[in-house]
Formats: sequence, C-alpha cells, structure tokens
Amino acid sequence: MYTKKRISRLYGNIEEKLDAIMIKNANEAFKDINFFYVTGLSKGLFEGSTVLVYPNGKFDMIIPELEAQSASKSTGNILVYKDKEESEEILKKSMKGLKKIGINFSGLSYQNYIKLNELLPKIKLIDISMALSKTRAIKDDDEISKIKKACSIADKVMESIRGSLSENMHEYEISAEINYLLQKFGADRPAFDTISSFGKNTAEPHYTHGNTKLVKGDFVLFDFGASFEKYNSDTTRTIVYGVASKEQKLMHEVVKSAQQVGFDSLSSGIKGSEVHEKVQNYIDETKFKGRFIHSTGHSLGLDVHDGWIGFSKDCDIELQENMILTVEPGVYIPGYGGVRIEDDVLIRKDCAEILTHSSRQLIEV
Ligand SMILES: [Mn+2]
Repeated sequence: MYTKKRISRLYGNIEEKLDAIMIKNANEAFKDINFFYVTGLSKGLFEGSTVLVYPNGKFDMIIPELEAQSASKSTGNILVYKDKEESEEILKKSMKGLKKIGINFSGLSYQNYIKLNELLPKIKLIDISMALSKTRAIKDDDEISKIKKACSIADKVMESIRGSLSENMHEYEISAEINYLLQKFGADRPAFDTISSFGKNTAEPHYTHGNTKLVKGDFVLFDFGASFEKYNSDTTRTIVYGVASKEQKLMHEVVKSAQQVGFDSLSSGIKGSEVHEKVQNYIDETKFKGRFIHSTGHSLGLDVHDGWIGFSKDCDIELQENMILTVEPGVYIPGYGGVRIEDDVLIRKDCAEILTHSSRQLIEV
C-alpha cells in the first residue's frame, strides 16, 4: 500500500516521461537505499539485486536465490537468478521495448553504469536522483511511525547512559555501552558510528570516540541514533561530569536557547535557510560569535543525512508537512570543549512536533 503511493509520488516528481525506473545494487558498500524505499522491505541484504519500477506502481525484483524469502515480504514480482549470466538475461528480457528509464546517478556504481550501457545500448538513462530525494523528504505514516520508534529507543538510552559514567573510564567504553543499550531497547543497530567524547574532544563535532579517560569537570557529549527497520533517529546531549563551571553553564544555555529559536521558527512554508539564519544570528549575538561551525540540521530517514534538504545557508527549499529533520545547534571552542544539543522534529502545518524527548537541561553527574 505504501509502496504504491511512494512510486506514484516519485513518478509525479519526474518531468520526463519514463518507461520504467531501475534501482540497481552492487555489493554491500554500494547498495542503494532506494531499493528498500520502493520495495518497502526492511530485511535482507540484496547485493547484486535490481528493482524495476513501472509507472502503474508495480515492480519486479531481480534477485539472487538467497534473498527470495526476504523478498517475498514485499508486494512486488520476484524474478530469481542463479548466476550473473542469468541475471543479465532477465534484465535484458525485462527491458525489451523500453526506450527511456530513470536511474539514480547518485546510487549507481560506475561499474554497473558501464555494464548497463553495454547490456542495453539503445535505452536512454535519465538521472532521477533529485526526484528520489524530493519524494523521500516527505514521510508517509509508515515511515513516521518507524522514525518515532527509533527516536523513543534513543531517548531511553540517553536517559540511562548518564548512570554508566565513572571517573577514569574511556570514551570507547561508553560508546560500547550505548551501542549495547540501543540494541537491547529494540534497535536493529546504531544509526551511525556513536559519538561519546570527553573534555576538549567535545569541540570536534564528528570526533566519534577514543581512549581518553573521564575526569571531573569534563563536558561529556553523546551523539547517537537508533536504526529501526532501516529508519534512523539522531540525537545529541552534552552534560558535565562533576560540577559545571560558569563558562560551561553559559555555553550550554546559549546552545539550548538557540535550539529553542530554531524550534519556534518551524512551520510549513519557511525556508531551510531562514531557520538556519535565525539560529546562527542568535549565537552570533552572544560571546560565542563564530563558534557555531555547521548547519542547524538535516533531513532524517532511511539515511541519517537523508537527501539534500536541511537547515543550512544554501537550502532555499520550503518546509512541507511530514518532513522530518534534526535541529542541532552547537558551540565549539578548540582546546576547551563544545556543546551540541540535537533533537528530531516532524514538520506540521503551523509548528513542529518534537520526536525526541530526553532532558535538555544541563545535567551534572
Ligand atoms: Mn545529526
């Protein structure tokens, strides 16, 4: 049911008249997540698999035998191949008589691109990567409920992880604990490489974790997400181990208020860049001017950075209902530390629904 609507919205976002859309996976590292978007599948690996999606909403999956059981959970037609030769034969046969097909140029490996041109020399390949991104930016009910579940799992972990901190423990021990709890509370896996940083490492936005030991007075930054049936959450909290200094309290207060400025500006119709500008301006009017060094947020979904829509200087796309994005201002002082607070929001007509709920106060543990 969802896939049919997704496919019809996707075709609606493509100007050219296409005979079919082809999403083609290579090996694990070069799989196209859109394969799962159009088929609605959430299990299975689907290396070397192809889905052909037709304008009437039907689709054929050309898959190796070992994926047949997983594929049967989808509403699509299944064509099983035993070897590479047979997969090419099936592809050629399915494409017979077609003139123009849509391809995700952002997700197709160059090797597959060359192979396609060899196999189907007469078919014109049209890039539909922007249309895919545009379609996926608006979430349907199934996607919203999966992201909400991913958010609630991350909330539970965020609320309990503070209790695991102890003096002299390493950053990697905390990230291991976070990853364990994510799966324990129902995630399929962590959404991305979990960030747990201490002290001055918190000034490095994408630091992940290392062997630094926790000492009293450190900022502690947690940035992680749950992946649930392929949909992701992404949330960040910064706390202090021990008693917070005046400067730490001020940094935290500025970031928390900046995030509130972001929340308050959200409604359908506002441009992504306008939200970022408001948050940036707020921080730049404080003593931390120039210390907010990234964009305010990004679209969230099957990918953690889900398409090109976000709260950034160069995004002039207007927000629409049922988009899901992050709001994550931060202030970073190299050699000292950083604060970031990140939540996930669902855009409604006149406001946004905040999907992550763990405490945003400066907690001292
Ligand atoms: Mn994020």
